[in-house]
Amino acid sequence: MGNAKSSAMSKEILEDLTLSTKFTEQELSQWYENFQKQCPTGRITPSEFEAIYSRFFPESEAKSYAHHVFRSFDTNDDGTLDFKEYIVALHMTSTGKMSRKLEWAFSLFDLDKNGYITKAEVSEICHALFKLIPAKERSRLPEDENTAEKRANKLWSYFNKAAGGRLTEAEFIKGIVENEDALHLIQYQPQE
Ligand SMILES: [Ca+2]
Ligand SMILES: [Ca+2]
Repeated sequence: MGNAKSSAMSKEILEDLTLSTKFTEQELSQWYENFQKQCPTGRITPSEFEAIYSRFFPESEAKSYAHHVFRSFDTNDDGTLDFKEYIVALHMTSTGKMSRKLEWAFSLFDLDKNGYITKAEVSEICHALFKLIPAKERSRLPEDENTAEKRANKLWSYFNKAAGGRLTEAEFIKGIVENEDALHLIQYQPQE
């Protein structure tokens, strides 16, 4: 459907993406085709993104987490994701280096984009993340991780900051890199 011209990715974007991600031209072209099919306007809206996310987490309430992820992917702040933002995000979160992933995690937690993470921001993301955990898995969580608030408190305690303090990106990344428990608290990976 659609003529070949409108569905081809611009050379410039393709070159840029092959340089900045590990994906091959062939992979990128294939995804672009799929992207165009699912998203003829070339832009993903927050509600479309939520729908995509919910398909990945059918047993969870993914809406609030999807909202935060969307914000962190929308690097030019225009309220939509274009193909480039989408692919760069996919690269960072799925195949990128650990350091890139943690830079992304920082932007996820830094809700107001002021360059610092506060305890309130940690709490907000921990609540959204907790909703991603299906009910049947929640019952198997350790006692000190079985509510969103406990998880936020535990995560915050690893950074040795006062409740009213704030974390820089370097402090956040260092804290996560040095502590596997902290890393486990900033993400949710489905069991199967
Ligand atoms: Ca955008
Ligand atoms: Ca902030």
